[in-house]
Amino acid sequence: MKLFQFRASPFNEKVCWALDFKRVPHERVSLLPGPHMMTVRKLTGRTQTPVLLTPEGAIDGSAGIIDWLDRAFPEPRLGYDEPSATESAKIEAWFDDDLGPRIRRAILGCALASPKFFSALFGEGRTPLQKSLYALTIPLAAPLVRKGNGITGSASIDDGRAAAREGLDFVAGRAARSGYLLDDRFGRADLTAAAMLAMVIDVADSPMRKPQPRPSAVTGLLAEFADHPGTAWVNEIYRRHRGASASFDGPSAYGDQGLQQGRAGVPPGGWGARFLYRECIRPQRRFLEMERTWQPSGAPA
Ligand SMILES: N[C@@H](CCC(=O)N[C@@H](CS)C(=O)NCC(=O)O)C(=O)O
Repeated sequence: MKLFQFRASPFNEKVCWALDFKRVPHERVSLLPGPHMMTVRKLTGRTQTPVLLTPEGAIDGSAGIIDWLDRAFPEPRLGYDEPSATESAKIEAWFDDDLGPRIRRAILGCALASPKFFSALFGEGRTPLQKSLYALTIPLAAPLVRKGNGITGSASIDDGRAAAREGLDFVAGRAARSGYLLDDRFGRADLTAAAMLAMVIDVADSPMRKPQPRPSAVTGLLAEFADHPGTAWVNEIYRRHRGASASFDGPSAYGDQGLQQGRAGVPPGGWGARFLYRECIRPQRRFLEMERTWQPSGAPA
């Protein structure tokens, strides 16, 4: 499978987190905002990332991709049983459709003012020359990026800050008892909220860490939320459950190794080992085989 991603994006981070959490072997292709359009349009007819190429076709939209991953790779599970499933869908939709895009205006607005920072953010993993060339295009692309993301001026940036505070207040209150948003365990509601809120938090050793040096507007934005109890929750969820300190291009490092680690996590012997093999390892192996023999239609080679 192949993931077409932006290096710095909460929606891409959601999907990368789900893939890493489930240790699903795949390959990542990082795209730069702007030039991404041609590649992505060929895959889905739209331009938004993330896009996951699966044996059943290309899927975009982080929620749809996680639905698919939870069906194809059921363990470890990210979804919930009812009534939490309905509650989780509401929380995810709120973060994906309302808070996330509003918070994004705040961080993107600050980042766009510094082409070098914007290029470092999205060009992570590229050579210094590639980043410098990309930085040169930012002043030209900035009006389009602002328009596409609804950044209309300082009021929209202030609204992004307010959205971040709303989200942080919500997670701090809701997770105060058990540390999790639903069912006293880590699931997709926690993953979604943490990935979205990480836009305004410098989560150490995580793919959402911001590059250095940072423009003062970005430093100021991060500082504004640093002491919020919701920020402590995001940091703790990342520390406990993210399990990856950076994104990457190319094949995931957990091919067969991931399967072996899955096996090592099984309680010794008995039904547990058999269940994990039947429900997780064998389907993953079948999937790898399907993936090996599958040819995407209309996808780039
Ligand atoms: N609701 C979508 C939102 C995806 C989205 O907004 N992606 C942004 C990056 S954060 C993007 O690809 N923007 C460029 C474009 O739409 O052309 C999801 O959950 O994946």
